[in-house]
Amino acid sequence: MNVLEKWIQQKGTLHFTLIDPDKQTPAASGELAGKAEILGSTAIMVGGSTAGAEITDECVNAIKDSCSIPVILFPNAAGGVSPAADFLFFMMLMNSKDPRFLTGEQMNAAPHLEKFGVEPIPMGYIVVSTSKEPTTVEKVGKVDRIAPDDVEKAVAYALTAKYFGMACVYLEAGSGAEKPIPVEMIKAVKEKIRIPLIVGGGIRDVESAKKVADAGADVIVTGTIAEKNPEMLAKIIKALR
Ligand code: 1GP
Repeated sequence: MNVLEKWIQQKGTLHFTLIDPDKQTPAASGELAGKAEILGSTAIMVGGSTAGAEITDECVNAIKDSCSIPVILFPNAAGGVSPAADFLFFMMLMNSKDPRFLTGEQMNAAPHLEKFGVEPIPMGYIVVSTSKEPTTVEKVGKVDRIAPDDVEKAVAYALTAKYFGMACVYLEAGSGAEKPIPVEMIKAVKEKIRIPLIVGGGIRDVESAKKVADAGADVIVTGTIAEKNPEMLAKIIKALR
């Protein structure tokens, strides 16, 4: 049983708070993480499409000083490995057309993980285009576009991740996405993969968080809401319990 399966077994649907080190000072990131822990988030994810190594490390250190829940790195490149973190999503951007995001950055990061003692969680990362304009992750990740109604394509990528032996799949609409991942897609993917399913991007209210969870997501990730509307974050976490 992998660590996500263990947490899901213990707590049911999980909520992770995503903190982008580029969006505020390390001290403010620490404060956000402290609040998220009090509100009931299970873990803090640290990463963003543009965050560099130095600011990521400072951010993780500030978060570790302010809260006691696990910190999981969510890196955009090999430089995002901070020794202070507990886990790292060892991600393959399944629908990237750039070899850098398939195995390139990963082979640069792998030797450091062992040295730093950060535990990798193998993840199949799938970016779905739910917004009219491409999100940052779509552009940076050079994705093979998955339309929001192309359930078959999302399922095919998710199955590929499962057959590669990934510990989980993350269906990502992108930070600040206009709409979250559609429920039909979540249902179909969960039915096929049966490994932990993480869903994030564009979840900003209780109704959409509940829909995503009811459709089969095991982990709900919110980022923007923690920075902009902590009261809503509290309501979302409460609704997921
Ligand atoms: C992005 O899924 C996360 O990787 C969070 O997205 O900022 O839209 O909550 P939001």
